[in-house]
Amino acid sequence: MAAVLPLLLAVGACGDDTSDGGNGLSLPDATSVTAIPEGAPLIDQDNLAFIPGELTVSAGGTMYLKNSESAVHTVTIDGKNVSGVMRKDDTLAWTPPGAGTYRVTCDYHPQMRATITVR
Ligand SMILES: [Cu+2]
Repeated sequence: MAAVLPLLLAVGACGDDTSDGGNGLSLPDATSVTAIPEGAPLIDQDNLAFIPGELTVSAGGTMYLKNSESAVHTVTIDGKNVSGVMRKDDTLAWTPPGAGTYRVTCDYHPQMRATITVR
């Protein structure tokens, strides 16, 4: 019995994960912050676009997301909304769980797309 239990727990953890994207990693939610460190990797939301559309981040590093306009947006990564609704000046920190390519979309604006590459 003791030998079976860890296996069941591992399967359970997988089954609970609705955030599983193409990379198979569980995605953490972004956390609200008040400031972005100088020179930190950033994707801004402005003019109904993610700017820049492609960003490369070092594995283990934290990146930042900001909404600079009055339109509301989300940061949805590989199909999981990690931001909630972002209003003007909302700023979030997000740490990718591992190396890979992450697709970023907005729940409200299908034309908004970005790619985060972590390596
Ligand atoms: Cu949007």
